[in-house]
Amino acid sequence: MTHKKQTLGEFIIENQSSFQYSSGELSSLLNSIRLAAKVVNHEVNKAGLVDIIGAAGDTNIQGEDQQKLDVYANDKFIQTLTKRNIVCGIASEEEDDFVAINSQDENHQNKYVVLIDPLDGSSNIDVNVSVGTIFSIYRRVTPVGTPVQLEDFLQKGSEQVAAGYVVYGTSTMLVYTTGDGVNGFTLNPAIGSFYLSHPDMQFPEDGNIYSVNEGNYIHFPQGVKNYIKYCQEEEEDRPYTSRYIGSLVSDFHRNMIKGGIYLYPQSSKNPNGKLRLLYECNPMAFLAEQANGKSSDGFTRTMDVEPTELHQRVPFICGSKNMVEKAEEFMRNAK
Ligand code: P6P
Repeated sequence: MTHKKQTLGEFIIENQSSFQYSSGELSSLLNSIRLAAKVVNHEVNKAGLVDIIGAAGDTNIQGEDQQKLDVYANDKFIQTLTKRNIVCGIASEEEDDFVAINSQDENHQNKYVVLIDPLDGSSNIDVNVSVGTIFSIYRRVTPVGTPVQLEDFLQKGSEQVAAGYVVYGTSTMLVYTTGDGVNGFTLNPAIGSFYLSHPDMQFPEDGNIYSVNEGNYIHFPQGVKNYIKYCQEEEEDRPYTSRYIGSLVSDFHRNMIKGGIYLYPQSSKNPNGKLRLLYECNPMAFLAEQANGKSSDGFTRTMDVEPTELHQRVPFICGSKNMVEKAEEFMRNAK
């Protein structure tokens, strides 16, 4: 008899007590993300059919054209989190500043903030390549009941209480951690439920896949160039396979299952790299470490970087522990 797979809702409730704050609020927060993910998934899956492809005409703080689906996903996650009255603030790649959510119920003192990239890889939408949502959850540091402040968002990644992503791919999956390992849930679209399909996900310590945009090769620091050449030379288990989807969530997800390394280094074009510390690198770094992987900027552990601004960029090297350590060795020894 096949064992009935646990739903995400059942899993959240069952593991609530293991969560160090054992708060029902975090469960409600994760359930809100679950709901928003289903709504966004529905739109992503029919994007080719209705007029939500293509730029919404605006540009976000990054100066990137806002795809309509970007804006839709951003609005849906903010609406869902606000309606449930669980968080006191939200920061998003699509919002210049954080959104303060004042508690409608004076007795209900919201204690969590969420940082989100509502639709990462959105430039891939109109070419039908997987995209994803990335989220990061912290407890606020300013007094509960007062208006949320920027410092509630500028916390080191090591302070995260939960993080995860939704990958809208050949199937839609929600993968998250609350600091007690990483678990993956696959959506059954026929009934709209996520089922535990990938329990206790772990990065293999070694891998033979490297993910980097080699079009930027000439702009990379020498140490990164040396590591890429190391991946390509004929020796031992090399050359490695090059796989780069151009969607962080998809490249990360494949590397976590098969073993591999993702690099978005600094370059002469992007002196701090391209990826955002607070709502891309830190949540992925939390997941990586919880899955026995590693994440750094080549020199400093990603989750130890002291944030200075909401949309700051950092160089990002993340994946199988031994591969990240080899890349760090090349970067630290480069003359
Ligand atoms: P490039 C998508 O815009 C993203 O933020 C990540 O999802 C992806 O890995 C990276 O940027 C792709 O950037 O410069 O290689 O196109």
